[in-house]
Amino acid sequence: MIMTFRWYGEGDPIPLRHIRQIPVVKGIVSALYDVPVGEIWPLERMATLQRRILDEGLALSVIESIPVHEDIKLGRPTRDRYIDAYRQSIRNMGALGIPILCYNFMPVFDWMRTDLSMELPDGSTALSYDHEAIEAIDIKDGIPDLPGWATAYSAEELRSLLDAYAGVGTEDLWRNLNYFLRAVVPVAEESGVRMGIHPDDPPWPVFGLPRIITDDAALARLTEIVDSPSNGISFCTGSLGPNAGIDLIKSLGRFVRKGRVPFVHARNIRRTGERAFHETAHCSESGDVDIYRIIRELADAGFDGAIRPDHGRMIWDERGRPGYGLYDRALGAMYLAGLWEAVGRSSK
Ligand code: DNO
Repeated sequence: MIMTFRWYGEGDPIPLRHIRQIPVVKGIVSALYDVPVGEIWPLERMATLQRRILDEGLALSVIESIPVHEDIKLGRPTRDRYIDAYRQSIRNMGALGIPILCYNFMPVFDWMRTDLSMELPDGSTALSYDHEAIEAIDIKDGIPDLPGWATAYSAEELRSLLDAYAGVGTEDLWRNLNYFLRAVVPVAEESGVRMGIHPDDPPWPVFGLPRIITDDAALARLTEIVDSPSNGISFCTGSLGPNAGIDLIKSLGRFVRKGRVPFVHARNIRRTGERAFHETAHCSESGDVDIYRIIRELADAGFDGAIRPDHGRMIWDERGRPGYGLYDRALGAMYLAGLWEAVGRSSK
C-alpha cells in the first residue's frame, strides 16, 4: 500500500514541501486542472507535473481525475472523438509510468454537499449533505448559490444539459458506460494504467439525474463489463458509506481480492438521516465507517494500491479548500498508516 495525498497543483494553498513532511506520504494524487474537458492531456504537461513532484521526493501515483465528457455519458454521436482523446491521455500516462487513473461517471455534477462548513461539537467544521435541502431546489431556475457545485457551466449550458439528460435513464447510462469502457480499458491495459471508477457521491440520484455507481451490485456489474485489472474501482468509503444498506467491509474485500481496487479514498461520515450525513475525522470512533476494519480488510486481502485520506475537517483555524485542508488530512494519513502498520505487523 502506498500512502498518497491529493495536491491541486500550483494553485493549491498547500505546498508540496509541506505535504512531504507528513512522514508516511510517498505519493501524490493530482491532475492538470486547465485542460478543457474532452481534450487530450499533453504528455509534456504531465511530465512537467511529474518532475515537479519527483523534485520533492514524491511520486505522481494517481491522476484524479480525467473528466469524462458529457457527450460520452449522454451517448451522443460526438462521443467517439472524446473517447479517442481519452485513450490518448491514458497512453500518455502509461508512457510516463503513472499507474492509476481515478474517474467518475456522474452526470453533470461531481460530489455534492449542502453545507461546506457545518460546525461540529468540538468547533471544527465539516462538509454535510441533506437531501431535503436538495429536493427543495429547482435547478431549472438557475445554478443554486450553494458551495461546492459544478460551476463549470453557464446557466444556459446547464439548462440544455439537463434537457439532454431528461431522456436518459439508468439503463441508458449503463449502456453509455459500457461503450466507454469497452473502448478505453484495452488501451489502459496495454498502457499499464489501472482505472478506478469513483462511486457516485452521494450514492443516489440528485436533481432527477440518474446515478448508477451506488452500491455493491453496481460495482459488481461495472467490473463485469470488461474483465481486466484495468477496469477497477476507486473505493471511496465516504461516498458509499451514506448508504446504510451497503456492507462496506464485505464489498471492499470482494473487489480487492479480485484485484479490482487500485485506489482507496478513506473518509468517514456520520449518518444523520436516511439521506443525510456529515463528514467527520477519519478515525473509527468519530463516524459510522469502521476504518479499522477497512484497513484490516485491505491488509487481509493483500491490497497493493494507493490510498489517500479523503476530505478532512477544518481544524486549528485553517482556511482553505473545503475538505482539502492540510491539518486534518495529515492526521488522517498518520492514523491510516498507524492502523496499517499495526495490522500488518501483528499478523506476522
Ligand atoms: C471529492 C472527490 C471527487 C473525485 C471525483 C473523481 O472530493 O472524491 O471529486 O475526485 O469524483 O472523479
